[in-house]
Amino acid sequence: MEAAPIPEPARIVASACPLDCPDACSLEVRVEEGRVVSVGGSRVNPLTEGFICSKVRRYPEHLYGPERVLYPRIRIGRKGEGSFRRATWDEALGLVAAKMRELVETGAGQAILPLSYGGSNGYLSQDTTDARLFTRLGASRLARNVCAAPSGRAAAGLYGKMAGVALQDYAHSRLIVLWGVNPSVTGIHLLPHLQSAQRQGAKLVVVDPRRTRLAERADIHLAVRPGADLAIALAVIGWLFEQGRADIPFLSANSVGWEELRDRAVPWTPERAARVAGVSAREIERFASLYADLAPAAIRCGWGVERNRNGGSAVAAILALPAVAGKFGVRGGGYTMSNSAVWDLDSFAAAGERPAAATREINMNRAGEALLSARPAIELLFVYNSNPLMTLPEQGKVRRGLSREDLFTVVFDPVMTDTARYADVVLPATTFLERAELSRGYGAFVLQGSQPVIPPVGESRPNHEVFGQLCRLTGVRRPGDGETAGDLAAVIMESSRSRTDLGAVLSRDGVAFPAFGNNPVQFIDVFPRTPDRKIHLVPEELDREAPLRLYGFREDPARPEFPLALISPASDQTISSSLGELRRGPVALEMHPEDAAARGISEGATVRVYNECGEVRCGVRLEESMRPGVVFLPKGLWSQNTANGATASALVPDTLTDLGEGACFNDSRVEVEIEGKRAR
Ligand SMILES: Nc1nc2c(c(=O)[nH]1)N[C@H]1C(S)=C(S)[C@@H](COP(=O)(O)OP(=O)(O)OC[C@H]3O[C@@H](n4cnc5c(=O)[nH]c(N)nc54)[C@H](O)[C@@H]3O)O[C@H]1N2
Ligand SMILES: Nc1nc2c(c(=O)[nH]1)N[C@H]1C(S)=C(S)[C@@H](COP(=O)(O)OP(=O)(O)OC[C@H]3O[C@@H](n4cnc5c(=O)[nH]c(N)nc54)[C@H](O)[C@@H]3O)O[C@H]1N2
Ligand SMILES: [Mo]
Repeated sequence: MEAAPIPEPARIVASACPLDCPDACSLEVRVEEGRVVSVGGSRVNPLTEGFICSKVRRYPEHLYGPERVLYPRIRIGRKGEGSFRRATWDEALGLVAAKMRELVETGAGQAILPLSYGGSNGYLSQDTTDARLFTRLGASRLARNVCAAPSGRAAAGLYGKMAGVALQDYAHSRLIVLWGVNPSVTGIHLLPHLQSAQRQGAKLVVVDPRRTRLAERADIHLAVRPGADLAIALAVIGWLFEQGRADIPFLSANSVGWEELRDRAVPWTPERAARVAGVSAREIERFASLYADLAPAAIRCGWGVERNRNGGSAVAAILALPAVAGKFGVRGGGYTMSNSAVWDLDSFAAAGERPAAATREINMNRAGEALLSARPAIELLFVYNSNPLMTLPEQGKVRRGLSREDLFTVVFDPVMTDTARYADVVLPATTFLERAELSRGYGAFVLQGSQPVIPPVGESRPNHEVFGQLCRLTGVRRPGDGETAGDLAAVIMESSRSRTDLGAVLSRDGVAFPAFGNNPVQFIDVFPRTPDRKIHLVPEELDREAPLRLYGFREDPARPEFPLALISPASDQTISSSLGELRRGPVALEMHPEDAAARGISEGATVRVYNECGEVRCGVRLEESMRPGVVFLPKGLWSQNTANGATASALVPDTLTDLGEGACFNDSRVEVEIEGKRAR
């Protein structure tokens, strides 16, 4: 008789979450008999404080759920139908490599488009062996502009992406402004510090079209019309100058362009801004005077501000506020946008290649249009770290593009996404618990290394390995190319000029901080990283880029047929669309009761939400917390969440922001009617 296997004792293994979130939680993963049974937070990243979000707590269901891709698949049905047969890695990669070689040999390298974005913020799983492969094949380049492009341009232009106020330092603030950000959902580790500040009497201002949970507890809630933040920010700037509350000595010593900024703000009286933004002029003035009076004052600017035609200028004007009011130089004072730039690590160094500027570049926000009409045509699409059908604008165009019979699509993902259903070849990817990673937060100032917690589930493989194999199979591998996670991580860590001891620090502590530490004070520990170390309030390059120059306000074109603004910010159920397979069942459109009543819509009705881009059929939930005139469907839904399989992205135009060519997710204008009837 065979002896029973000796059960492996339960182990707790350290890891770090590299998913697209500011907080970058340090994790403790419980493993029993080689399987992950639970995921919790540790204190290695001090911001994590031992707790994590409810989404990543459900990670075991993601690892072992029915949607997990366990082996390579090759399409046997129609595109989008989701019928595949099992294949070996050799067969699947052989097929992909043969297609790639065929295109390159006929001089059509640019017919290949790699499409990747937010699946992992790790340094190992993007821009390493993938960049090597696609660059050497001469593939088209992707402008990864779907998120943070406008805010990144603004932060770079004004401050050279200076490090922001540490989220834990919000505990020291006496005034906190949450501008287009919803940390109850999108960065929960700010909350304890915010609550601690409020307990000590700090005031809270929230600028958001929705009365979010934090807006309920705010002293001032400006329920701005989507896309009109620029008007409010300029009115506050104008008020500060006019009332003699601008810090002229600080501005003169530390900035250039403040007179020009002042002049551009002059026309924006509180009354005019109030009209444009749909809020009260008195509340704008009350906000301005609180901001002038209280210190330390911190502004947490989020990404809800940038996703519209005025988004870049709006972020710039918001980031100018602490300079104008002289809020720097004290703990808990200043601003926080993205802190991603504090690490100067370079994945491309490990690739050994940099995409050549001469090669065609395709903006991912127009991927649908590009798949349909780019010339030379895109013939091979390689999707990884992304679920473009659900997350990019103009979903209808993306779907039509993916449906092209002459397009060869590869989707490389841990789970069977809606995009993967359109693939010719599906390749199974490991998740971050099954591979090594090196990652940083864009809120928390941490860099973390992690080792595989469990072996790959099924036949899944890590990104760096698969792209390394494709380099060999297509003949572009060169002697000396580093291919293992260790090889790549070593080169990436050596690429940092600001810290030269990262490898040693990470293996000793499991975490590393920038040279300035974990909670810099702006204008004491960190300074603008512009060439002259000054704040550029009207940087020339941004002024040239913005269609109406920087701070020029583009009106919302009146379209009476689509009177409602549809916004689609983050929810607490998914990270973008990641983990969306766990959100089963229908999701309802949120709508103010007045807007519903005007259309004869009652709670629970099925509606058709539509505009010139497409339509979504779904349920309705009446929400007093919505600003009248604004409706909400969360970002990151999967087709299973609506009646017709379309999501908010189906209603998002592929127009671009004023700076950075970013996505205008919240510029969607729609009408809603009861299913089957015409509205009014
Ligand atoms: N749980 C969870 N966490 C996440 C994510 C997720 O999907 N789920 N996504 C991650 C990613 S990729 C990102 S970029 C960040 C984004 O995190 P946030 O910065 O919080 O951005 P959003 O969720 O886009 O929107 C934030 C808020 O802006 C409001 N808003 C919409 N339009 C406007 C406007 O025109 N002006 C103003 N002032 N407010 C507006 C929305 O109502 C929303 O409450 O979160 C990250 N964290
Ligand atoms: N309507 C609407 N849409 C939006 C937004 C919005 O506000 N409104 N905001 C957008 C924002 S902020 C962002 S950042 C984008 C993000 O858009 P995407 O880049 O599409 O991000 P995710 O939806 O998270 O998809 C990431 C995919 O990568 C996979 N993945 C995870 N780890 C790995 C890995 O190691 N290897 C491989 N090969 N795959 C992996 C995940 O399973 C998932 O399917 O979405 C945007 N979409
Ligand atoms: Mo994002």
